[in-house]
Amino acid sequence: ENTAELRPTHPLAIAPVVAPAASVDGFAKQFLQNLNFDQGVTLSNSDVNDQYLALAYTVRDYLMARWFDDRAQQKAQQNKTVCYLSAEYLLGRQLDNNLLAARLTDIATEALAQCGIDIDDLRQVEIEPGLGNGGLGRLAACFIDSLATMSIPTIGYGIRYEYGIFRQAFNEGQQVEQPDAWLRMGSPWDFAHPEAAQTISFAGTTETYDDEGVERTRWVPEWNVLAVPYNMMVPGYHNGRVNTLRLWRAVATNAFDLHTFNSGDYVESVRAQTFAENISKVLYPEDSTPQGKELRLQQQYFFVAASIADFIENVLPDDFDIEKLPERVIFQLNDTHPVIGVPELMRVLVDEKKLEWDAAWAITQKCFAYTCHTLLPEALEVWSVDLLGHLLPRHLEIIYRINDEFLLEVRERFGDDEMLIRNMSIIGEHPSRSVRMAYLATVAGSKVNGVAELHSQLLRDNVLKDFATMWPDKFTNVTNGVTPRRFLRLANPDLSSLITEALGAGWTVDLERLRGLEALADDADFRERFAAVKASNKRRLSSVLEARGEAPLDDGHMLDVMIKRLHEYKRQTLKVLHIVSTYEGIVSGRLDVDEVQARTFLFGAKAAPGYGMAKRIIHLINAVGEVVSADERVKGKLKVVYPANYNVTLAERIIPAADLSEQISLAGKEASGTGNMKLALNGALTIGTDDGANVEIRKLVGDDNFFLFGMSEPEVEELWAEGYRPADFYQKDERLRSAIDLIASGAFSGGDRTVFEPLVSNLLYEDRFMALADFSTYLDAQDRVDAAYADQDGWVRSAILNVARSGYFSSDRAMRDYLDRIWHATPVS
Ligand code: AZC
Repeated sequence: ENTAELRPTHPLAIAPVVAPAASVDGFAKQFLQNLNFDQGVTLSNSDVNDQYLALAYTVRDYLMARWFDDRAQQKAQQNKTVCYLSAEYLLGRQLDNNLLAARLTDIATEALAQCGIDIDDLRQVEIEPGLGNGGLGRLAACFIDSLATMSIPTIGYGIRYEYGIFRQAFNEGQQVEQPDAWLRMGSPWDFAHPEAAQTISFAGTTETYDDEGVERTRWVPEWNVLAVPYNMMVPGYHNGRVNTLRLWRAVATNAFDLHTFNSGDYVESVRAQTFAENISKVLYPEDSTPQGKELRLQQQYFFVAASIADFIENVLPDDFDIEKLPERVIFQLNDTHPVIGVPELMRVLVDEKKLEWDAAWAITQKCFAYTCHTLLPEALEVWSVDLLGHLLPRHLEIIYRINDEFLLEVRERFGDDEMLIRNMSIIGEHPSRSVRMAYLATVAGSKVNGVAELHSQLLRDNVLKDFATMWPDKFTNVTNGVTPRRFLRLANPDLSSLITEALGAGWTVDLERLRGLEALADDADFRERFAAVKASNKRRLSSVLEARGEAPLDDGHMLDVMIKRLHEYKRQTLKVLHIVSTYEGIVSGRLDVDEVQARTFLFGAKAAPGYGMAKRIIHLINAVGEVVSADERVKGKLKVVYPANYNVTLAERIIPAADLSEQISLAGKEASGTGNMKLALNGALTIGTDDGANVEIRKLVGDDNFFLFGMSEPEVEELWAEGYRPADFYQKDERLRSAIDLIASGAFSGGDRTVFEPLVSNLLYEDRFMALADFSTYLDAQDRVDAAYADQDGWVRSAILNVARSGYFSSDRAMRDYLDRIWHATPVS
């Protein structure tokens, strides 16, 4: 910020910036001005997108003054800043959230009404920024919301992908991916700051040189790109705070190469630009599987290097003593994607700030902490030494030195146990030499945390066992959380009003207050009102689905939802087997259709475009849905709905309407889950395995209000050790046999037996995630669900208790845990 050189004399430039007064008239005036002067249209010739943009600018105007203050304060005060480094932020729509945070919802609604505009029409045109894949990205968005609400100085750093997560469509039941051009209609919520761009280097060589008698190393890179920051406001809820989310966009350093241009090769001269801009072009659409792509490593280094430089140069005061860095910042590593920041900070401290290695390492270790989000071994990121050495030669040298010193420490502690050394080395040798990013993060981080109790335990006992033996105090747990502002207050306004009427408004920032609802679970009048809210949320969802060309939901159906990324470990296939089995039971006469509980099975899921098996499962769900929903013999009792392009916006409509939440991963595979929390908080009952945060949900809501099934994690291990033969389970359970046979027979593929054959044989002969082993207890649990649902009064009581006892899963609580256990940062006053 260049304000130091400016000598403003105009009185308005000296006076503090004040937000426009919040009144209906003031808001309307500001809105109309923005429509005229930013959109360049009058009200009468504006279209709905003009109006939406003008509204967004108006909300922004109101938040701006606080944003100026908070950034100035962050610079001036000595508070520690939480820098959340995340390759993904799955933000969801911004308008409603920002209106709510700034207490402007009613004012804006009324002001627009005076202009003849229904604010709901404007809400619909906002395209959500889908800058994330799933749980990990949505978690980052919840965390920055909570940190702003708790007045913790925070900067979220990430990438401003030009294309976010792909738009999913179905073609004959199969997923097709389309680009998500989310910026097409304008991006009113962010501000480009090209003047604050950072130059980010790649490739080249390193060399040593004599620096006044000291031998130092420097990196001589081969090419550069510019990282241009785009700032987004992250307003706290009703506290007047506005934090910053700073997303980087890649831009070529020289828009064209003049020499090439003059020589007449115009195309070649823009090639460099395209190459540079590719770095922030598209979000990698993988979830829980790494893709060894060079571009992805470029993305990671690009945003992390820009963020570290930005923090040191622009957020810290100019005369800052770099040795005090740990007092002013914690860089939280959201999974391994930003871990290249560790050698980058070392490079800055040693090569640029000229600190001794040991001093630099001591600082670095205090500045980073690492969150792991997985247990799948194949999801732990590794980079080949060749690739990393080519793209970031200096960083590879630094990683080698970190590893050498670390392995010396291991030898000192445990002796010359070569097996142990090999297992713990940051450099893996098989199948080829590579850098294990999770190990680098563990060695460098002040703390390492898992995202639910069971997950953190399994990290200590299995995935990072040797490290936990070496540094037991480094390991901790922070169970995930979700923001109650977006996922209860905004997504479920009717339930929110009911809660506020019962308990007062404080629950929005103190979610444990929901406990107060426990007593009301026994109040018949309250139960009736709670049930009415659920019914009305179902009707609202039904119209959303109809607007997307789906059939409306049937009254009286239980709404059974499974909404999450499509992955074998999450076991959508097990859900399909339940549906097929129920269908087959009716058709074969094993089940009396009149006794079957009417259900709508709702799926929402995207599969990674390169994940063939996941895509086949999508095809199967759609195929089964088409047959089952249409077969007259089931008398409309079973419906399958699978709206395409599940995203945050759709989640906000589905979750409040759900009766049953499917959380059926194989025990020991789902790190936490966060959809499970959102659904319980909105009064869905869970059917689930003892996995991830399900364990904690069940403990809190009580066994009577949760349908547990399946093997526990130790039982899973035991079965593997014994030798798992899925075909044995197929043989043993007649219901399972009939269901699988029906799929294999081509009943869902127009008689073609080949379509789902790979899926069927995978289940019978491999079944990595043991769907067949858990099938029979799953069906038993579904019977218990049916019985419970038949007693509507009892069901509603359980639903209320789920809400009442889910306060623990607020991301505000998660942030307090991070602050106490890891960050030790304090609020600004
Ligand atoms: C997810 C985990 O699968 C999920 O269990 C957890 O709730 C969530 O993170 C938040 O912690 N992991 C990912 O989304 N992982 C990647 C690489 O996308």
